[in-house]
Amino acid sequence: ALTYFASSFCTLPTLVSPSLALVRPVQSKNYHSLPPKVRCMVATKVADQIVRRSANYQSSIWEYDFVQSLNSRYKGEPYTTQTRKLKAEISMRLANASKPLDQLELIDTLQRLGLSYHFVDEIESILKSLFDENHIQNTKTANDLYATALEFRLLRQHGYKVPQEVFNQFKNEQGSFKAWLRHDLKGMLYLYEASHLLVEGESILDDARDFTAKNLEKYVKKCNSSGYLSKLVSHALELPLAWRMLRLEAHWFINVYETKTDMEPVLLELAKLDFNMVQAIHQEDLKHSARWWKNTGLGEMLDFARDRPMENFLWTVGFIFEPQFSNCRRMLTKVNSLLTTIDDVYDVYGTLDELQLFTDAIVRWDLNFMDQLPHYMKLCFLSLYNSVNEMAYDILKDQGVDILPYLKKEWAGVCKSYLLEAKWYYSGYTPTFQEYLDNAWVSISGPTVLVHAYFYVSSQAAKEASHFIDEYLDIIRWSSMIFRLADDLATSSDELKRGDVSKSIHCYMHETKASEEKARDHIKNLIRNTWKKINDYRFVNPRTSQTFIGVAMNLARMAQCMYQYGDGHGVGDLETKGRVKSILIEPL
Ligand code: 0FV
Ligand code: MN
Ligand code: MN
Ligand code: MN
Ligand code: MN
Repeated sequence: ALTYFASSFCTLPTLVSPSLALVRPVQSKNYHSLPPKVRCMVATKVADQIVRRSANYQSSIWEYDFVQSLNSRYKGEPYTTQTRKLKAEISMRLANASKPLDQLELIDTLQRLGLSYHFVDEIESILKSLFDENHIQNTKTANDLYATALEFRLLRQHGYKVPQEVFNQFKNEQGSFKAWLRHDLKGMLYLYEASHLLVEGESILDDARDFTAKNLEKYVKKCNSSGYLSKLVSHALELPLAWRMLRLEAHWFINVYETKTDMEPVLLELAKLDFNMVQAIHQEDLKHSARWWKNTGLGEMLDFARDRPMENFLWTVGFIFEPQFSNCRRMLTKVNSLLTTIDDVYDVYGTLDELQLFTDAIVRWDLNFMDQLPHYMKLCFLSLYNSVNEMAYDILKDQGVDILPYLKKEWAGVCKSYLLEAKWYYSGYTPTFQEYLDNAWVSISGPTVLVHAYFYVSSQAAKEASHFIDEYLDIIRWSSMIFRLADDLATSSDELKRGDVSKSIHCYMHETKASEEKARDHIKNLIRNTWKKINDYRFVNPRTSQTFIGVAMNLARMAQCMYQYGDGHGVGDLETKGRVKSILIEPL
């Protein structure tokens, strides 16, 4: 059998640390630049006892019993019948809209309300025929920036690469955007959103972004209107649509759409109903995941590690929210929870000797290595081993494909990258910026998450192409890179204080002598440029698994969401608390 089950986790004794490993920090040329506190936080041996670092993470703010008590009423009848009725009516509207602009506006609204996944084929056929007849260039939409930008964005969102030159008509002889456009607030907003679908080298769109961002910011400062359009503008400036986590965005937009004077009640009704029905499914996934986590006992036994079942689940809703992917969300919550725990083992609790042993055990994927591990690591190793083997077994049973080699490889890869950071830390070494990044897109765990996700969202046929890692390597790398950079922007100050490897900002500062502010700007710019590569990937590979590419893009979006206002993953009662409530707890 592929799996090895421990008879019970619950009877294990409480955590002791029997290891006598001795680890001393090594002085180096830049050691003095770390805050003095760091020295005494390094795992070291004092009077036969290992003194370990602590991250002082608070315990979970979500009670287990509360989570299990969630029970949305939006299941089954009469909701399914009502949904069917509303969907039929909206399908008819999509088909009967008299002008392309009406169709495009309807598609845009459906997307923003989180409903477009119900109308995939209809939307695809409308956009395909607009693209095939070259509608955007053949129509004289001159002077209508809004219509041009809307069509441009929707086509690009769906993988059709309309040329950026369609915006040349809005530029003057000097090559800058015409001055009167500043007064076209709606056009500016739509151009701003459209400009984020650019690829490398598209300077018209780069300019468009700067031009619109600058003028929209002026507008927001000048007039504090609370109208529909103004709300959209402030929201867009915070984060563009293209970077936003889908469920949170749908929730936000449904509430704003309700205040729009000419809103369509049918759309609003379906949006709310559908949101609540999807939430009911997410609640079941959450309850299932929370039971699994409680059963592992890790949250209770490993005091140094983050105990974050709710946050770990929220990520998965960001990765893939559609109702039919419950199994994927449940599996990914396990992956996230194990990653979060093992990341803390490497970054906070383990000694270097222990980490070496643990890495060896994972790389060999061998139970025979377990007896060398300290008790707390046995818990981590065996729960990971059992969970991952079980995932592989599920796919073997359901689809006849043995994915264990791929899963093992990702866990070995992420643990090796964790170990390298630990070695850098204990030797006081600050890597070059490039050296750091080459390892850090792996150590953020994006590849691990995405490879597991791949097998749970892809069809049988796609799976048989065992070249998938080659095929998807670029998008996996880039979305993981955004995950890493967003995480560093939000978490590295605390990490440095408690004692951890230098992260991107500090490696950059160390190498270039730039100020922290400049370094942060550099990182933000890198995030921008990495999105361009992701956009390009979609145009070059228009018909590879769109579901998987969607998950990869959602990983980057979810990271930008989680770290938007600080460490939303580690610090439970930041914005994350309200977000959990609105997405997972309270119906609309
Ligand atoms: C981030 O924490 C974190 F918890 C990660 C990357 C593991 C969980 C992954 C998912 C929930 C998708 P932290 O800032 O400590 O990560 P680093 O890599 O900076 O140690
Ligand atoms: Mn704990
Ligand atoms: Mn780490
Ligand atoms: Mn960490
Ligand atoms: Mn971090």
